[in-house]
Amino acid sequence: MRVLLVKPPSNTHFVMPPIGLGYIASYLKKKVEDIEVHFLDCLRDGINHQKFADHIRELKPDVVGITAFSVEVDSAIRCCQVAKSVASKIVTVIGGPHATFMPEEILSNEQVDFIFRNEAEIAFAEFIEELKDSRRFERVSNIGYKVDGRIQLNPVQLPQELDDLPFPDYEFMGLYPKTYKMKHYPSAPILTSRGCPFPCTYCSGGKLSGKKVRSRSPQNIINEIKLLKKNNNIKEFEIWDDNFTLNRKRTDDFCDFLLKEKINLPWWCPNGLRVETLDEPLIKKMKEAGLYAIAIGVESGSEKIQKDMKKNLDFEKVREVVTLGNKYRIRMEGFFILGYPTETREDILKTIKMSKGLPLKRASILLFQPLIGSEIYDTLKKEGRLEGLDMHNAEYSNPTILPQGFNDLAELKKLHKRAILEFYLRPKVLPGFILENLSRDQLKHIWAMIKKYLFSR
Ligand code: B12
Ligand code: SF4
Repeated sequence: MRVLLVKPPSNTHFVMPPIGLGYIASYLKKKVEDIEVHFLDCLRDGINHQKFADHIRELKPDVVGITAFSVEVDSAIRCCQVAKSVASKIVTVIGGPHATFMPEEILSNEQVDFIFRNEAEIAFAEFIEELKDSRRFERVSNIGYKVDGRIQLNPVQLPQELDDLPFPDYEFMGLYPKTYKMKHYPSAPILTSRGCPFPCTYCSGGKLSGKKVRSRSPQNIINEIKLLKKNNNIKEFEIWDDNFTLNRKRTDDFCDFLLKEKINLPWWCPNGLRVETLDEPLIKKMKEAGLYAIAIGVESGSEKIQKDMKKNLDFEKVREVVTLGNKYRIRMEGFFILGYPTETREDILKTIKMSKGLPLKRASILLFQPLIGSEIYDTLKKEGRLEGLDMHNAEYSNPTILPQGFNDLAELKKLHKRAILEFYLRPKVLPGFILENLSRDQLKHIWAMIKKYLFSR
């Protein structure tokens, strides 16, 4: 059985390892006999749908499995069409966030045979066994398929013992370019836990990875880092968890292990930590263990919007954590959202003011998008505010929802550009940002972002 796993073509600037496919590949190789697993990252390698057809002709896979965020799903469906047009017997599968949230919508395309919801290492391996053998798909968890024109969605099971999963297969995925904000290269992402219990209305993470947090043991994580050091010569690692510091003791133990095992690698948390989970002893310990940068999710400088987002941050705590980060020479970044549906111009001005008022070195200031799978998406849909909008291609650089206090989206876009320029064009921020991002790949990444966020109409 020959399986091809695919990251589809798209125009995103995020060229990073599709870690979910890395996990699926290593699990398949470990558990399924007589299997050949191949990988194609169309985004990284500049493969469009036409070239994708050539790869299919050459490789002749039995199964094509494609990962898709909502912004990639149209492209993923097109990949299925291409595969079927080369050989109609190829089995097409889509997994990832969009398949989790919109399984019926994807399966209504006749070129898509199966979808998988949520984390599917175990389920996909079971599926391949069934394909080889009795094709009793009712025995496979997380799967969705068509039976006599009806859509069947099997119950979801998430892997509970993360230490039992083999590490993502980097030999298979290969090298990825240096992205902006990354200090050392090569770097690799690490997932130390999955799941998030918080209810933030704009986020769909909890629906994908579950509300209950499942964690790997510190020893298991250290083993992966050691292997990446040995085999891939990594010079740093980055933690991609939804909520890395949620369990204080676990984070503390992990840092102890890094120190005890003399890992000696710089690392960072680019994904947005919650300030309530951080305090001085922990920040100090993380710094001693090699941490050089943290991103924190602030989102809004307005208390009312904090409530509406169900984020409810204490602004004093935000300031305390950013100040502590500076004290320990950790590069602090804040995430901010502009244009939440209940927001007024005054709320946005508060956020802009806060972004500049905190001693942050970086800010990701994004326009609000109702992400498919999030609570606010469902609310807006119920209110009929998404009608006629193309939510598949919703981009953080282009607003789709008019906040309550605005007359037109152009006004919001203007405020967004202003927020980015006012944050970055400051002597405290700009020189450090430039000096840190001088490699060719980083400049390419930054140029793609400038075009998207500052020059798009
Ligand atoms: C780390 C992360 C990133 C990283 C890396 C993503 C990557 N390449 O894997 C970066 C920073 C690049 C990123 C970028 C974006 N992200 Co992001 N990201 C995450 C985060 C926090 C964790 C993802 C993760 O590693 N999960 C763990 C692994 C094991 O799971 P996984 O990758 O989903 O794969 C599993 C399953 O989905 C499934 N699966 C996946 N693919 C396939 C394929 C097949 C064939 C099968 C059978 C199964 C399968 O099995 C895998 C193994 O268990 C999630 C939140 C979350 N809890 O998932 C948001 C999340 C997925 N991201 C989100 C978004 C919106 C984005 C962006 C679109 C944002 C933007 N600015 O444009 C971009 C898209 C970039 C792109 N087109 O590649 C949304 C997705 C919403 C949606 N409806 O699509 C999420 C849910 C967060 C949120 N805000 O709600 N992201
Ligand atoms: S934004 Fe962060 S804390 Fe909030 S639900 Fe999403 S992952 Fe959890």
